[in-house]
Amino acid sequence: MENENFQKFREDTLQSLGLEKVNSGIFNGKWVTTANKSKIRSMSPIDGLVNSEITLAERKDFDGMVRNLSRVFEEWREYPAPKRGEIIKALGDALVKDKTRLGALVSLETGKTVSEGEGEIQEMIDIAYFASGLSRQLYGLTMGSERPHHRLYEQWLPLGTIAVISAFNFPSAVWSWNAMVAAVCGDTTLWKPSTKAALVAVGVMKSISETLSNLGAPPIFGLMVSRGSEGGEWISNEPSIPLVSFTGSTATGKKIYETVSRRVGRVILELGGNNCAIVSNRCDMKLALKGVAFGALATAGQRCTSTRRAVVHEDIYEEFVKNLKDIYKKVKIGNPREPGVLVGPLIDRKAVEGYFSSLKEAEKEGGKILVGGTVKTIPGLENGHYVAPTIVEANPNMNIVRSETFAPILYVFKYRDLNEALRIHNNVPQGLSSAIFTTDLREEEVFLSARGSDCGIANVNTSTAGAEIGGAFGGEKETGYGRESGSDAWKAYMRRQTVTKNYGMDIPLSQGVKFEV
Ligand code: UN1
Repeated sequence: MENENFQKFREDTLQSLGLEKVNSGIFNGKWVTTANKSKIRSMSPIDGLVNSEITLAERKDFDGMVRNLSRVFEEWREYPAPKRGEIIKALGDALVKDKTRLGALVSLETGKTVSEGEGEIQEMIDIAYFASGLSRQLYGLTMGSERPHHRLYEQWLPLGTIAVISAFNFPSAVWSWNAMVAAVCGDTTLWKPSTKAALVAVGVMKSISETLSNLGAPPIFGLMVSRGSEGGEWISNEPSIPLVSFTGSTATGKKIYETVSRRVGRVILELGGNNCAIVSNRCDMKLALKGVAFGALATAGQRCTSTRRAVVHEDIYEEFVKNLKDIYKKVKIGNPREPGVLVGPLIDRKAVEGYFSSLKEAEKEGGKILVGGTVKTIPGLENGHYVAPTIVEANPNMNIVRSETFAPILYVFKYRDLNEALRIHNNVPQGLSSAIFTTDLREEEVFLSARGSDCGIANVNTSTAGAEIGGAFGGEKETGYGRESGSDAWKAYMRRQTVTKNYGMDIPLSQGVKFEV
């Protein structure tokens, strides 16, 4: 029964978006024909079966796309920024209408719950509206010149065609953080999505390219589904792509960083996270439990921002861990389209293997599994990739707790004083998100001080996961480089130009230098 229902959901979702058969994975002003192209299959982790097929780009498709997007850039950069903003606002409006259908597609291909799938599209809508407002706020500074009759200021100009390489776990939202902002900045964007969630990219690009064309706007976004390493190399080596924004593993991120730096290009890297929540003895217990549970369980622990470690004050450790275990035992795991289900599947078989190998490693190093540690078989969805969310009582010096496993595994530790908690907290190579649960103002401020959290995101009394688009998103240390989404992250998508104008009758020189000819 379950699989019949799910099959019907698959058919309805694909049909509502026209994605049933072989889909082109190449949009370059128009969809490139699917004849004679090699293909990949889009799979659903919910039942492990095929959704539909997508064609892969070849080198010549990439070259053609770079050429076209450069041409479109020359047109797009002539649009006044607020006009670009109006177009991006219209994209947001169109996504509002498509939210349910596209949200369902996100669920289908990534295994997110209904509300998380729709949340993904909401995140795109939010950034579209943010970017639209931003289009009137691309401010430069004015300085007082040291020379008489001189004006000194800076202005921000579009960069060119940028590339966004996105991951499966936020298959469209993270692309939109980059692409929508880049668009109001005057750039065009080449999108290489993860092959594990490429159908979402195709569905989103269909909706967006139609809206752009209905508005009479140029095709400022290109889509290129390609095998990961191949497409990544084309992009990284392409001198006419000034900025590569990559979300994914630290290992791949390092390669991209190296290649792009060799040609003095720019990068934004959003790599692994290993996010920790400090749970103080002065916390609001209910709130801390919900915050840690959401952080560790949402998206089945497959967010960059997922809570992977909880360091809990020894006075409340037993109580906190017991309560958390109760939540884990109660939480509904299964078909994420079903009401009440909070934990869906992992993305694929390999992710399940990763879950088990990390747990094996943790046990070898002395960790103790308190709850979970098994596969979950969901009746009717036997080929789906479900695992039981797991809590491991661990020691912060274990090797395994220093690396990120994209699965619902939470390591818990005890601490005695806040300095110790902070040491444990910061003692990992990654630095994306962090949280403290406390009602004590002093603890909160220490956590936010220079000797506190060393992460790009620091939260008080709320989860490590679930950032809003309005803030700048990104991390420190091995998590990467740069920021995307809100605040002043837009500056990465533009080039800064410092302008000096002389309106006098002479050329006085700076620093008092004399040069008489
Ligand atoms: C990611 O996992 O790459 O903050 C992005 C969050 C989401 C975005 C996560 N808004 O959890």
